Amino acid sequence: MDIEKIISDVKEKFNIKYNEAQDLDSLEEVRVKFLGKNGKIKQLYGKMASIPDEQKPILGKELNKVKEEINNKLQEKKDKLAAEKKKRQLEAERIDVTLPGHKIKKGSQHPLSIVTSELEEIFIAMGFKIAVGPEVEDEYYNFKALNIPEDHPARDLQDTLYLDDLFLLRTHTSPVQVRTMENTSPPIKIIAPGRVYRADELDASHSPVFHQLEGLVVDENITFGDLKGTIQIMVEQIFGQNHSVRFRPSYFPFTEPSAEVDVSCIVCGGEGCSLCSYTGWLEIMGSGLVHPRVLKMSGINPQEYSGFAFGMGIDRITLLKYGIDDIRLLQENDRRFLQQFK
Ligand code: 2U9
Repeated sequence: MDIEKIISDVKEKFNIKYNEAQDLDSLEEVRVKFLGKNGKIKQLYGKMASIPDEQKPILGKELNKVKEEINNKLQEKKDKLAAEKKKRQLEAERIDVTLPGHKIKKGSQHPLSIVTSELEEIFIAMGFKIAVGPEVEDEYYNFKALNIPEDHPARDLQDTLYLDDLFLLRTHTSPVQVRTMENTSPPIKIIAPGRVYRADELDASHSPVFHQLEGLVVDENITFGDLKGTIQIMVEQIFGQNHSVRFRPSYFPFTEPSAEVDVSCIVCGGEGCSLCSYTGWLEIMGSGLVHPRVLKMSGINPQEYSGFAFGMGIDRITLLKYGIDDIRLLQENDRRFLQQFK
């Protein structure tokens, strides 16, 4: 038996496979093929029994040598491939801790929320409580309880968004006050801020969805003077000290007497300009003493109690306060617009 040839054959075969293996998995395959339980070296040890005695120690020695050699080479390449793999992995997961972080874009309060909060604070400071109610209402709470007659144009499909025969989207927050009067006995001193709906087309000054803040005070001996004082304070607080307020006679079915509230023009101060249509005044809200019929329908005795009420569009107040000329800007959520209120 030519031991030298057997050894050099196995070495040659190993070297070919060894050089081909370029990753840890194929290197492991090479190890199994040569050093595994049924590997080539094991097979050669198996030949021991069938060779002459004098050759046995020589083959044994040579096989031990080649086994060790293969083992060392495999280990060496395994270490090298593992190190390369690790390096590639670290390279791929590399984080540059010196890079600037992602800037978190901070939002800001919406102008409508700012003005709503300001108005709420002003009224809370005067002793009002905040009341809320449903946006889906029926004809009783939205119209009848407010002395709005069956044939009033506000009830028309042109003006009111009906959901079906019974329900509609509230056209004002007044139903909140009606419910409060039904559930509580005077003294009542509440504001009702909230979303309201009208069958209007969206343009620069109208929107089918807008926001109102209404107020109601009911107690013994409430007079028009109480209404005037309350509104005067509110206007000073929201627009600043140097504005005049005037009450102009008007008509609403739910108040008697009724008055529209004007404030001296915030642009020209009363001189006359395009904003105030050269009148020097801007209409900001409606108001009046609660109609005795309205008190009575909600279970309050008009002989015993009187009350005042007012209502304003928060969107309109916001436009005037910030000099915004289009109500749609309050709904579009354009960041360039909103960022100005930071
Ligand atoms: C009850 C009794 C009386 C609320 C009032 C107004 C006058 C008014 C408008 C302002 C602009 C609505 O947003 S707007 O179009 N509101 O002019 N609102 S008095 O009177 C009430 C409410 C509830 C029980």
